[in-house]
Amino acid sequence: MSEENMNNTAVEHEYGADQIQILEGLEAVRKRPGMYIGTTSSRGLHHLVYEIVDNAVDEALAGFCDTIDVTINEDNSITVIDNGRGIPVGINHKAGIPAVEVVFTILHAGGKFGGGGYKVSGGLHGVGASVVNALSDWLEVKVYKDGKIYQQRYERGHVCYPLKEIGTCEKEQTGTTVTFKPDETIFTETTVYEFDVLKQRLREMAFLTKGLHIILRDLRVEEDQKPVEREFHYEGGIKEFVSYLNRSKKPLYDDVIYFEGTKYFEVVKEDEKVEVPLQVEVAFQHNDGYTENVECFANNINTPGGGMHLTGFKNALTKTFNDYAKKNKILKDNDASLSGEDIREGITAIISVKIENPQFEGQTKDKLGNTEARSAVDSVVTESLTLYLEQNPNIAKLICEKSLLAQRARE
Ligand code: 1YM
Repeated sequence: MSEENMNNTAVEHEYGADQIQILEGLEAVRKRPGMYIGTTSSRGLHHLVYEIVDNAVDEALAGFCDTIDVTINEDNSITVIDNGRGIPVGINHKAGIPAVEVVFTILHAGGKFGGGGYKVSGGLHGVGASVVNALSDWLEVKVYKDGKIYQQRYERGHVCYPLKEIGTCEKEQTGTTVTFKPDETIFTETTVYEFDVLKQRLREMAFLTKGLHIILRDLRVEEDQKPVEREFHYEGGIKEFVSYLNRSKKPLYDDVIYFEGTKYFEVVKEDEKVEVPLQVEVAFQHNDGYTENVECFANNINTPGGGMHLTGFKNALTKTFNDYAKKNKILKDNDASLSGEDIREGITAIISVKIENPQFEGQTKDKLGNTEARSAVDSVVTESLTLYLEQNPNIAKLICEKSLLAQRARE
């Protein structure tokens, strides 16, 4: 491992057992990048950004950060800035190096080891900052914390110099800045970022994290041009996501129906029973069309294959509408029940769960397997929707009538 001294010349430094392990870890990522980010195509290139942004989103979900700023620099390097607490800089006693260095150089070091909560958001593979570091030509991290600015640089995963203090800042100014340049020898297809691809995903992340500001900026413009900039901020979260998806449709009613709730599940951790939370958010609105558009997320990750959260939603919707329709004589005793498809005709819905140990299943790992997500979504939707329909009979009637029409068309 080489280390830069003040004259910027590399000096060799001793290998400890831990450091050898670290290098082997990141070397494994460079040897088989596909195992960690799925692909080294354009998709994998963009995935690097999401991995770094995910850490900032976790900080936002923990309640310490409200703005994330993403810049595509002129040279196709990426800078991500957040105004959270700043990655801890103190020595991690197990590794013997600053925590921030652990985050960028040890494989699979997640939020857990920092002693805080669990990692909530996470890319498809949830591998984190060290993988981005391993696959970058260079990466620089700056931490603003306790009135000081710290910095460290890595090249292809190797530490260039020990974490150093490079200046001071206002005590109130805290946060993390990461700049990285993807390695062209790994991303052989392309190292050019597409603004629209990042825009799409960052907008989605902003919808999924209500209140969070995400700014995307592109500095690759002609000299006399202003940078292209977009800001995403939705106080309404997934409720606004549904309005956005229905933007060119004719809604059946004005309201976007929104429910949230947290259910607790018992798990055994280190021989002790503990209660872990499972957060559920659901938003939906029918339009006058016939297609069903239900999108599901687990820890901000899209699960196009559906899974337990989707099953819980469908079960609750079918059961609650049938109960309501029977109770209010919209369906007579001898009438056939409304099918799930009938009720979901023309629906636009977002289901979002935050869960401690998401199990992604299926060939493409795009399906949520946790059965506790089914019961949590089912009970949150059943309880809230029953009440909502009682309190909004006009909307209830509109949806029931549309479902009856669908039923008749089907028959
Ligand atoms: C631009 C990327 O990584 N932000 C970030 C990361 C962390 C924290 C804050 C943080 C976490 C905790 C405590 C905790 C991380 N820390 C760690 C670890 N932005 C970005 N902002 N204090 C600060 O989880 O307890 C991993 S990520 F492990 F070092 F704590």
